[in-house]
Amino acid sequence: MSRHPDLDLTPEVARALEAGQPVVALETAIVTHGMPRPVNLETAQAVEAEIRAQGAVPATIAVIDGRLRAGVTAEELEMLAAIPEGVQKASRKDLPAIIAKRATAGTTVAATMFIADLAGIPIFATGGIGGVHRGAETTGDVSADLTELGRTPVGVVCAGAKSILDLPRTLEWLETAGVPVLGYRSDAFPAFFTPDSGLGVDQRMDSPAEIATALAAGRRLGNGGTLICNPIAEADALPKDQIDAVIAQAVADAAAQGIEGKAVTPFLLGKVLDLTGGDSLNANVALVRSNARLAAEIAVALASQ
Ligand code: PSU
Ligand code: MN
Repeated sequence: MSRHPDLDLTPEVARALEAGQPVVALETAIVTHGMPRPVNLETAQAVEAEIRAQGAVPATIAVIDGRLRAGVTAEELEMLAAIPEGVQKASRKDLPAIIAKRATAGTTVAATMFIADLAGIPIFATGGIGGVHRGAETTGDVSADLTELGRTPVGVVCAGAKSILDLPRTLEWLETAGVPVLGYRSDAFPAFFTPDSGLGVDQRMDSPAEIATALAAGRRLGNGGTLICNPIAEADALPKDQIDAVIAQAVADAAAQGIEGKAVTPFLLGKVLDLTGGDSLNANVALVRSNARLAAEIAVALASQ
């Protein structure tokens, strides 16, 4: 079934949307360019299971053989997680060429929001968003995730952003773009591996129902996206000093090696992983699962409004 000539929904996602049941979109750049094998597949499967356990339907978003997809089969998820040669990282700007070449890609937050909205899915769970990179005053490197948040009415549940980015400038950009930044049971903007970046959110919200009400209000007002920040649990967080040092090293290595464009974020994510080993990966998996649970709770609240 399809609502758009370039989009295919799995039968399960199509049925759920038609019936007004809760659906949560998921990105796949984290599978193809964010996590190593085999943890990428295990995590993608666990995240789908978390969403089902809350009574919602997962819609994993990707581009497969040039078709935009909301929902993938178990076999397609395995194929993406095997990261076959030629699988691309698709942001919004990449979609027309990927369609033309009938290529396969994992979708970033920007591309996933865009496809989720085409499919009619108002809520999406990820790990961390892209943002304004450190040094952007000279490189101009600002993720299209931020422009997409400014224009597309989808709620994005995340654990904030890694401090591979310039977090104060990222928040400034979101403010300029008119994106509400909500904190789930917290006043702090989280920094992915740690629950508090030292920066604040716009509003604290203490229940999924309150967040759902705000998302519905944003839609009535014709707003774009909403960022819902779910801080990592203290038990899963990493020591701040350790992660600060690792990130400084990763950013220095990227500059020294002249890494540019869409390769920057995957390079930094890979470096952070190499330098922290299993600890950062465990934290990453835990927070993605937690974000999926919260997104499903919000989807359930939205569907009952
Ligand atoms: N940050 C993370 N983990 C990720 C990403 C960002 O901590 O997996 C991925 C997401 O898919 C995000 C993309 O949308 O990287 C941003 O890439 P860029 O900076 O090239 O826009
Ligand atoms: Mn970039």
